[in-house]
Amino acid sequence: MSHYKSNLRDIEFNLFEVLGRDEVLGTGPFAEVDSDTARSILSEVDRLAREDLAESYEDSDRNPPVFDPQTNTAPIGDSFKKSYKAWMDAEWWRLQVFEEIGGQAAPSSLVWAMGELVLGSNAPIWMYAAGPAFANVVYRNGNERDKLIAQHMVDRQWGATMVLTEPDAGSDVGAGRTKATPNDDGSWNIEGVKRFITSGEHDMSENIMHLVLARPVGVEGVGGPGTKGLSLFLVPKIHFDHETGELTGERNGVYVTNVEHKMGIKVSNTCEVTFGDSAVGGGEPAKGWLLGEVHNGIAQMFQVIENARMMVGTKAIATLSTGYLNALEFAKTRQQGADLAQSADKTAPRVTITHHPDVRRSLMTQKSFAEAMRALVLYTASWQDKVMLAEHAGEVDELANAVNDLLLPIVKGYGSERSWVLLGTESLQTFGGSGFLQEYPLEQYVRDAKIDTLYEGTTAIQGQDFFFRKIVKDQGKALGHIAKEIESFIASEAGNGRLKVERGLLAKALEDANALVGHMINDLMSADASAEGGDLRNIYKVGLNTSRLLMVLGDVVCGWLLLRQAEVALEKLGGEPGKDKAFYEGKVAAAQFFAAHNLPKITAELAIAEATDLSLMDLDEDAF
Ligand code: ST9
Ligand code: FAD
Repeated sequence: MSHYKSNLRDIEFNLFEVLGRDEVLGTGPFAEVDSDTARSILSEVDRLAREDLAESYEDSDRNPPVFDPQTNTAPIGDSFKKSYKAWMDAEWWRLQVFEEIGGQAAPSSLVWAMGELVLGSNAPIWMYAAGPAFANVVYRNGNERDKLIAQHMVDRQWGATMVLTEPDAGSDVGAGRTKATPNDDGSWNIEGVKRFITSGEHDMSENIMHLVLARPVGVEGVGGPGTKGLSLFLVPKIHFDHETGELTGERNGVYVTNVEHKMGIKVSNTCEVTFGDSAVGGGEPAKGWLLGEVHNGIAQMFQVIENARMMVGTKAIATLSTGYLNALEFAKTRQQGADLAQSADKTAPRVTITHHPDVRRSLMTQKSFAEAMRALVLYTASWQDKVMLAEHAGEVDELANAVNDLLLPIVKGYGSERSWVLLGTESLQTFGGSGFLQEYPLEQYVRDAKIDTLYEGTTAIQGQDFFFRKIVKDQGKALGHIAKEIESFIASEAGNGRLKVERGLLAKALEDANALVGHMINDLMSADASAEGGDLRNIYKVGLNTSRLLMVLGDVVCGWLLLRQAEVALEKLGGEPGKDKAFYEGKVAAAQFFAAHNLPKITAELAIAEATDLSLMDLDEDAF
């Protein structure tokens, strides 16, 4: 039986009943994919995910790949290979790839709806299969040579990696020391050791293209300190004819020198990768080619990172959703104890645990967060649709770009924190002691979801990105736009009185969140040492609250998105909902529960932030 429990009904509700994706599908750049096609794609991917992709989930955790230091390889087990092949053969990955190199243009909202199904059933499949999507970045930033390389990456379905992290450069990518020295033939020699590289080695594609950040040396005007001195190089595992894509068979000097033993996602090879070390492999130089022949590495890499951050958030919420649905199924059959109202009667019949108030609280907590964060992912993706539509028209939709940028750290940071915590404290907990056993998927979900708060920028980094870049640097434009949308919802008659209390809760939450932003901006301004009374150390007060702000605004946006859904659901319930009656009632209940149980806490978060002083920063390290 499949571990994976999908929620296609809710995905379709988001896309078609709330976000109106019918208006985008089948038009303009997406002419080939109309609503009916989208629905049949989702239905087929849903089946594939529950059956073929989920099939190897457990086995590849219990029997992960083993690194062989003699050959620098880490072959993947047969069961996972079979799932991977099923996904690649199905060809739906082409929806993420530019048409110019063999993809099929599809709105981002459809891609991430489909992504949820793959990421929830067996996330490493999506990661290993990302080579053709990486080719987009090579194509977009490349010169004619690189565009051809991008084409080979898609045609030959090569694997690909994003290579930033080093032992001493994790969050601080700009501390990277891997260097690049130019050769006379236009290639570069890369030297250094990278760490934690996902999909760095495997045997599921004939070649792997590494997208590597390295610092050029010996070239005037480039290679300075920090992230801006990094350039992006294409470094293949095996050399190939750049014209035809045929492998020459000649090994490049890039070798995996270790595969980490991890807490979760064990089938995803996390590799130490050594470049151009004469003592490793055959001692060949590691040759790379500068992407686009321009030194703009960090900006180019962020095109990959933005996609990967969306992926991580989607993976996290997909896992919470299947965790919840597994917990729900268990709770409906597990009998334990009598109804609380009959607890004095020792002969009272035993009931299923869904009768217990605390289990109901827990289940609704899981449901409301899982559905809120699905709404968050797909709402964010709908802004990406706007970006794509504008690009297709040869324009730039600055607002759509900025709102997408603003929402990404919420999707990634808030999405992963909430999911990982709730999977443990609520979904696994619903199973009682059984949740601790490997007979149920929850213990693996918890292990597999923890990584989502770590890679692609830890939550601390997401919080800083959110405040300093997405709010302050943006001068609050995107945040202001979202706040206005929320305000107009609050002022509306949404729900015809049925959501009046919740709109009130949302209004207070938004007011408190705005006050929190204002407070932090004041702290930031008071850190300007050149201004009268300014004290640079006040920047610490901001740093003490960036993660808090991320979580607060995540709650506000999620609360709002759920209430919008409830408005739609109430309209449907006022008509003839038929077999969907319970579904729509569940949507209203989830929105009301989320508002009542989470939004009032924001007032306390504001009070904590307002009371922030420098005592924590003044404390001697020995006192910790
Ligand atoms: C990792 C991988 O963890 C885990 C899973 C891998 C799975 C792979 C498979 C899936 C991927 C599929 C991809 C397919 C691709 C499809 C593409 C489709 C088109 N937004 O603030 P500054 C840039 S990998 C955009 O001064 P610092 C910007 O250029 C490892 N750009 O930073 C900026 O210049 P400017 C992940 C941003 O203080 C420049 O950077 N590691 C953004 O120098 C400098 O900015 C991490 O994520 C942004 N949000 O450096 C590292 N931010 O300002 C986490 C910066 O002029 N650490 N730029 O525009 C950080 O993010 C740090 O904040 C830092 C700080 C490194 C950026
Ligand atoms: P550190 O940066 O040392 O952080 C340690 C702690 O300090 C964290 O809690 C962090 O939040 C906090 N911290 C650090 N700096 C600050 C700051 N300025 N302000 C506040 N708090 C801070 N990297 C790649 O390049 N490619 C990959 O494919 C890839 N895949 C990965 C897969 C896995 C399974 C793992 C575990 C990692 C992967 N990474 C990859 C690396 C990953 O992106 C980093 O681990 C991550 O960015 C954090 O860096 P670090 O581990 O060095 O932690």
